[in-house]
Amino acid sequence: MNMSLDALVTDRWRTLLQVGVLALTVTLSSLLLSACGGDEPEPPPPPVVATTIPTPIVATPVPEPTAAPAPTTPPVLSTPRPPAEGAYGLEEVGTGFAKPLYLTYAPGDASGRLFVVEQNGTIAILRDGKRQEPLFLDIRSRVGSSANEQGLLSVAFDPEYAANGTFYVNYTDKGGTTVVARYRVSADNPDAANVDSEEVLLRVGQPYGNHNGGQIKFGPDGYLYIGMGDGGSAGDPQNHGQDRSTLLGAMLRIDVRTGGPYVVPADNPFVGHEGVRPEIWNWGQRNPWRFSFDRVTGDLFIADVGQNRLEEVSFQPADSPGGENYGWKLFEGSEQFSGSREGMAIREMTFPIAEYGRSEGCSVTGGYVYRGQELPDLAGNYIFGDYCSGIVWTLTPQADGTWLRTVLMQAPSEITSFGEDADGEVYVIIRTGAIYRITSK
Ligand SMILES: [Ca+2]
Repeated sequence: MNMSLDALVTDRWRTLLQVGVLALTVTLSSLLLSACGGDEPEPPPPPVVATTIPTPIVATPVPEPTAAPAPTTPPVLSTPRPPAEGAYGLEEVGTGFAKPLYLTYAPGDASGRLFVVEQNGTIAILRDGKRQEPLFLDIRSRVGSSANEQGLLSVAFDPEYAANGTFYVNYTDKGGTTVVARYRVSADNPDAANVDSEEVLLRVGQPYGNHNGGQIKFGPDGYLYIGMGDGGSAGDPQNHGQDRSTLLGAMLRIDVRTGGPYVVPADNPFVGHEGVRPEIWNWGQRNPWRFSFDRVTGDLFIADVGQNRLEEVSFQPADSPGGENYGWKLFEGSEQFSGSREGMAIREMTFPIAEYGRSEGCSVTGGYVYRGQELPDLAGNYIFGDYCSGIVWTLTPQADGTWLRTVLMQAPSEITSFGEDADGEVYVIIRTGAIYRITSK
């Protein structure tokens, strides 16, 4: 009797202890994650979100030209060197932005305007050190931003914006669905978009509020690249990263400039593969919040936010045919995370060129390879940072193919994004509303 009572008491204590530990773990996780702005606890998933994706049009393959292409002279590039310690700082170029998430310029625009994306659904012009009003675009009536990672997430101006006045946005709507849409500038006012000109090109249902990706950018090939997160929650419960039948957990490459709502380029890596979405350019992504192309070489740098341990920067060379598997959720960075590889060899994964753990930050923010004129000693260095710690680093390519990571500076607060102007100067965007340009001291 005593034995069983002891056992009962022990069991009760064990249960209470387990509940206590669980509660403590949940509380600590919530605190950590809310502090990190990362995977805050999610509300239960909404009722099944209809994913209305138009049937993709796949371009007809163009026969290879028979004549040899004209020889091109590669640019002469000096060997990048890591930055000297303490040599760089930040110059404030604007304040008062409302939760700014991104900054870019319009190609062919000689006005010197910068366009700042604000999370709740607006794009403000930064000119002469001021946030200009009225706003360039205000689509707050369409954008849902109730969760930390939702909102108007980026803008990409058409490479021929000066001639056609079109640009593209990526936002989550009121139901949490990712929307990629085209807009046009007003016919009579270059500082105002035509808010009624929206043409939706793509909708992707999001099962949870976080990990919406959000970056869109034109590649050197004129195609639009889209970063899609794994759909959210934590640990990718539906395994979207390794599932190529969904657009989640991948980077997409589509042609938005020749027809349809969009056309899938015939040379996308999975065109014709059964059960695989042909829009996918690479996969195994968790939340590629920011990516960019080196404007000289065309190389692609992808910063993928980690789960519990490792933040990573991945690399895709300009001559890649696409199709890389960047690992999630089989791997978080270079460490095995979850699930069976089902015969997939490690050599079929592409591992990061750089990663760091929780002692240095908790949510990587991708930046740019510096190609500006004002800081020639930084040329060829990839600049990126961490949202939580505000540390900014460079990655410098080494002769042996590895990348050297060096601290460039400490930003004053949370880095939501980096930005680049027409001249290749690089900006740091701070969540509290300030924009800084990277300068030498
Ligand atoms: Ca990865």
